[in-house]
Amino acid sequence: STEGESYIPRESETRQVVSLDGIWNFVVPNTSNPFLGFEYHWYKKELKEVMKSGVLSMPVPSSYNDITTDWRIRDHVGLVWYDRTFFIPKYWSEIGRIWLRFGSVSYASQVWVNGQLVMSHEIGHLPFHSEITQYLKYGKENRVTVACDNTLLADTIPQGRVEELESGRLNQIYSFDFFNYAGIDRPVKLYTTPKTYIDDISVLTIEAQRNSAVLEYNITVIGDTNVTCRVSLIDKNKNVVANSVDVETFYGLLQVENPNLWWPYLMHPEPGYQYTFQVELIDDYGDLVDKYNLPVGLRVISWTNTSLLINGYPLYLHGFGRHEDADIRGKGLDLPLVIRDYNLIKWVGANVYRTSHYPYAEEIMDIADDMGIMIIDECPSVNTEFFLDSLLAKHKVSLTELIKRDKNRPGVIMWSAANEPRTHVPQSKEYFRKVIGHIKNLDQSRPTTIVEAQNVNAVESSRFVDIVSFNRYNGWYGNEGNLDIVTDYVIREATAWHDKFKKPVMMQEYGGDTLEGMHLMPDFIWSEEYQVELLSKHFAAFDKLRASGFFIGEFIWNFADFKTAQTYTRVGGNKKGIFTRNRQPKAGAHHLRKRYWSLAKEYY
Ligand code: GCB
Repeated sequence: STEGESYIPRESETRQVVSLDGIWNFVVPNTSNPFLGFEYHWYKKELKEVMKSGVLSMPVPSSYNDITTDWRIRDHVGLVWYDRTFFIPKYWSEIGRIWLRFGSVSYASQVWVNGQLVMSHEIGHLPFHSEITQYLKYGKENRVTVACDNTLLADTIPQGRVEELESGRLNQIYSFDFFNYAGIDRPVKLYTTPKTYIDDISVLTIEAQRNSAVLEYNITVIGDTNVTCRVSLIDKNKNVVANSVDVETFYGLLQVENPNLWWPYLMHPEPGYQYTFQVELIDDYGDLVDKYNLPVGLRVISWTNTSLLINGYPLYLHGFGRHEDADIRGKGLDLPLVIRDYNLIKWVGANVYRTSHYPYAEEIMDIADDMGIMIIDECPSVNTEFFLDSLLAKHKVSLTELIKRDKNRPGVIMWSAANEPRTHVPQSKEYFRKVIGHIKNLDQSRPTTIVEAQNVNAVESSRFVDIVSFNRYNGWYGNEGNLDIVTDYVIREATAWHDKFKKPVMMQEYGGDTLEGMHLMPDFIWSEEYQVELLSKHFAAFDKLRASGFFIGEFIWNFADFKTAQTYTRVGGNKKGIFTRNRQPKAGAHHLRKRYWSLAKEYY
């Protein structure tokens, strides 16, 4: 269920937020009967009461895979169980509604409160929540239990398949390379709202000029809608720059004179400027019923057949593909790592990244909005091989949930519908016509893309998008060791994409694996010298392409080294990072930094 208030819970005069992060109990069921937990109703008691032994301590948020020393837990396929207890104060029975929210559980989950099923959710990297007011015991101890299943099949987003090995163990197979981390990997929160509450807010900048901006808003109120809605736009000096009072419709326009527009990092002395959009519900007695403060940036994205613009100015995107990935915690949200990453992004002079290959944590997105880092927001569809109707339905759900979550974010400048789907397959054309149509039904204010990797001649799906993206590993998966061909190949291919689809073109991935500290001269594959040289050959191509007018962005793969499934092509993971997994620079990072800062100089 994804009913109800759609934002990251925020405290206000009328709302309280309590974290359930910390150490939870964790059980991996015996493989002889994976469904034991359901048969024996493990959610009706504490796991520690149910099990005589085998209850482990598991941090939340974190992927569970790399926490223990047991490879069977790392490579486990199927269900695992979590639980913990918490107290609810007695006075909470009077305050309205209590909600439980998970930032994400990968991949699918069911959640019980005090033994009662309160919600289930499928697809990782997306939030879900439910009202649990009637399931709680007030002034007493309560229990939350989560069953989490990481199995990927032909109709999951992303796709995978499971085989049974001769030993009887289940083995998960998937064609994307990043490790299929699982568990409660983002924060868990309890929060309160009044009985009558602000359920949803949509804001859209419809005009962003130097001396005037117009913000359109639409607010959904649940409960007693016989309230007055007061909206105010407040600047960083706490001045109200626009306001309005609405009864019944909760819809309107705010006009701001001489606005501080939202500009990307390096494009403006004060990038990422956000106002506070304050919504207050007031009852007949003039009392405050509910209040929510949403950060908003005033900016308009537009595009043509050759360009992408922000507030009317053409953009050149220089950034990365990334992963949520780190030692031990896997994809678990880790705030020190998040801030370290943004410090590196600033240092290297990037203005954008793609959330390859799934939506990133809201805490990560918030900082991008605030710093002026632009985001290409990708849904969790990667390497789709079979274009089934059942898959299409879930692909649409993943986009609905993503757009609902991120629709108000100024940093999100584009929706990516998929990474490297097998779009040479004829059924992919109709499939992506529907996927892109679905995005356009939900949001027309941002362009769409599909990150393609098939031969341009075979691809039809990019007819439906606004911006064409392609990945290509010249000098790595093709022509390894032959760096002298790279520049021409990149120019030729980017031009072919533009000639075929008549849209702006970006290179979304290029790069080569590089073992930190390995030096070989003259440059030789896997060495730091090779990565630097491979980058240089691409830079030469990008400069020529920019001059031809349709090429709008370069994204190196990858920001940092990351963990993969076990294959002989990976030495301890994918090493295409310009930073190590521990977030230290390779020679390529210093090299990239010179280029990105020189590109940024063009704006001043
Ligand atoms: C790709 C994928 C990316 C991989 C990369 C690689 O094309 O989009 O997820 O990590 O290649 O390094 O193999």
